[in-house]
Amino acid sequence: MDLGVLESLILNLYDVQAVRFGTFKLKSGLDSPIYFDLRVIVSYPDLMKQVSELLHLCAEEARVKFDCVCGVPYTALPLATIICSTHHYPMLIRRKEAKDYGTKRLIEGRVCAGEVCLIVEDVVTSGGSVLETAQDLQAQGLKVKDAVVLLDREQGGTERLSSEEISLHSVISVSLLLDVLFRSGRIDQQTFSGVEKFIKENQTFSRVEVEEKENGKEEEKNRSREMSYGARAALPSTHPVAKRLFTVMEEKCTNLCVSVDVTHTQELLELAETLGPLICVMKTHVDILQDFSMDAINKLKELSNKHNFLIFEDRKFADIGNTVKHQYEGGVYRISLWSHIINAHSVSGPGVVTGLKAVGQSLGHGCLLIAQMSSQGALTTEQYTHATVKMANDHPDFVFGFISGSKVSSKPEHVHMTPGVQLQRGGDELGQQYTNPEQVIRSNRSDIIIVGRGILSASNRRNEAEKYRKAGWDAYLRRVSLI
Ligand code: S5P
Repeated sequence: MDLGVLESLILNLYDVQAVRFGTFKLKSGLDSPIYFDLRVIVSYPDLMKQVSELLHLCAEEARVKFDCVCGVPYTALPLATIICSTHHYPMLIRRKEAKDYGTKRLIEGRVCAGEVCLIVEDVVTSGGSVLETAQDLQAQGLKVKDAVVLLDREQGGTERLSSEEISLHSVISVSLLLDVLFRSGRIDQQTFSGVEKFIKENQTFSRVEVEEKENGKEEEKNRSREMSYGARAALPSTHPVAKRLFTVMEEKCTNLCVSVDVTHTQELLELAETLGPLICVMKTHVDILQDFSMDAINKLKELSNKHNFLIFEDRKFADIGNTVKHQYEGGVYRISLWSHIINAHSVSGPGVVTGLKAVGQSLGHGCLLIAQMSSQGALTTEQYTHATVKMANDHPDFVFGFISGSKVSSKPEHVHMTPGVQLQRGGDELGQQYTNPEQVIRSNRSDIIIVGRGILSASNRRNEAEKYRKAGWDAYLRRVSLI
């Protein structure tokens, strides 16, 4: 990059007070002798254009290959916009906070998983903001390999990002900036040395710390990713229902749960008989049966023993503890008498779990919490999902997993079951959204596919169920041998 151009840029930045010297309190509480406020450049269109051009040039000179661009909010957003509109790149916008309604997207714009996204930033100190943006993009399936920054404060950002496999390319470094300002008489020797000393003494990156963290992360990754269902069954902290479930899955080579959303008990029992050998769980909605009877339920229990599958009444309890206790134990359906697995929404708070546990724990049953939903516009935001995982962690003696689109807990003892599964992607006219078994098991790292109409609407349900069983199981085998 032409040094003359960089020198004039530095002087321009100084003139508009994007860089200032004095004593500035940083967020960390430290007093810094230098301060950058690149936000001011939005008031100088020519400078904005120059900065954007240099950022783009910086990426070009480093031969960075990318398909789209995302600016770190907020200062780099207009810079990314100019780069994209001048050089015809699609842009993505990262929200600072996920909306708590509607689409709950963190990334706005057309996301094409697998594409490479270049991150644009104004100033990098530790690299933390770039990393956060990269993680949000990666969570959507994008690849992030490079970031361009106008000014690198040289306090460890490059090293930190490189430890996460992101290369940082900077237009100017703080050393060059100091050098140019000193040579041009804008700052004196004392200021120069004071800032230099501050930068040296305030490095944010410690390789040892990162290596320790990485080792920890790696261990955690290996622990939960590579483990087979059988090995997870054997963990001492695995809940008895999860133990039984993992064991059944291993023995029968199936991670298929069929959702028998039918309205007559005869059909339900026929399905239990024909599909029983192919499934690990049969999921019911007994309140849609027109002829519910405890007699039919007893036959279902017999079939569950005969074919070795678990029964899961998808009641989705969601009330206060006292009410769900009654709903689980009593009423017409007396769910606690026959369903090995139940599920609950976490929306009403931990009381729902305590209430259900008071009935189900002594009977040896277990509960899944609904952490995410498959339906379009679901209100299960990221924060909601996190809070749900925390609730599960607080009740390991009853909650053994989640209903979710993907793996939401890093604990290998937790079971993840995913509905909204069909071999073909798509949805129904009432907001259901489908993902295929490969995506659910291999990419989203869930454990069990829940399939309803994908099987029930086929002319030969047994053959179709076998297709799903094979697709789910093959995806699992690929997943465990992958790493
Ligand atoms: O988020 C969810 C949670 C559940 S449990 N989305 C869902 O679709 N379900 C249930 O899974 C739903 O109640 C239905 O019983 C089944 C999906 O059925 P399908 O016919 O769309 O496969």
